[in-house]
Amino acid sequence: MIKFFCSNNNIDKADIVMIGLPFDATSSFRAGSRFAPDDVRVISESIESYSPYLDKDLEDIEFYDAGNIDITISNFEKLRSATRQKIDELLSQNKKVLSIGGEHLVTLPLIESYHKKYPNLKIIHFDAHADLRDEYLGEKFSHATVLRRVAEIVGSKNIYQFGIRSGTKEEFEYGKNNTNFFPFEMCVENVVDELQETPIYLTIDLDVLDPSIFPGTGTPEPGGICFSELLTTIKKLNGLNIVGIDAVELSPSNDTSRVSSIATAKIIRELLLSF
Ligand SMILES: [Mn+2]
Repeated sequence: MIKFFCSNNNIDKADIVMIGLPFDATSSFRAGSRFAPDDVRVISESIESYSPYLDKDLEDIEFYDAGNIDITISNFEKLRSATRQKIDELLSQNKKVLSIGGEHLVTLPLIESYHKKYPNLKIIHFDAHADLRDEYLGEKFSHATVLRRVAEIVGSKNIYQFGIRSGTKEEFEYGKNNTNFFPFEMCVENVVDELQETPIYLTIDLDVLDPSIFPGTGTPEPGGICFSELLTTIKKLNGLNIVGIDAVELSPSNDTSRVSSIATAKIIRELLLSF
């Protein structure tokens, strides 16, 4: 198995465990995100282990790449139970988990596990899309409904959404009336004070980035943020008690230049070094 570069060989020493969730069965437009975890591992060899943004090096931290949840799973309930089992096990060992999707629906079982361990969990969500539909194409469980399902677990007031620039009128109204909803902007500085000391789960749909830097995704949405704004935003979260992270919706084959995969590897490096 290929591992993300600089992974430890021993899980016992690692504070952070990386896991791949290669699942894209509900992708409505362009599937392919199931190939993201392994693609990011391969391309991670092409970036530096040193972050000049943070003056830290991946060689100096303890993390372990534990591989993927079974790649052949195309049924959500099977993915859900396999993921919860794995994450429950890692959380019982007091690990932080950094998960690589897969489509955004993979976040649901991750948060189901996290909420059991941290009942006062709050969610920070970066995305182009609100993902607040109650149903999509007749399905309750879809990449387009995932934050609505998450709201049913953690409570909508415990969700903080940034960068949203696409959705139905109903989703935008639901967001404005129920979640902490910050469309278009990445203004996390408005909320960091109220998020101190609370356990926080960060879910990053990489399509929050503009398709000009990140075309390798299932539902690209023009009008997004640039790469350095995402890095700056992550930096502003420094000091918060971030207990889990996922980065989802990279679909490598939609970007023949490979820049989207490199951008993902670089963001993962920064996340590993930040939290
Ligand atoms: Mn999205």
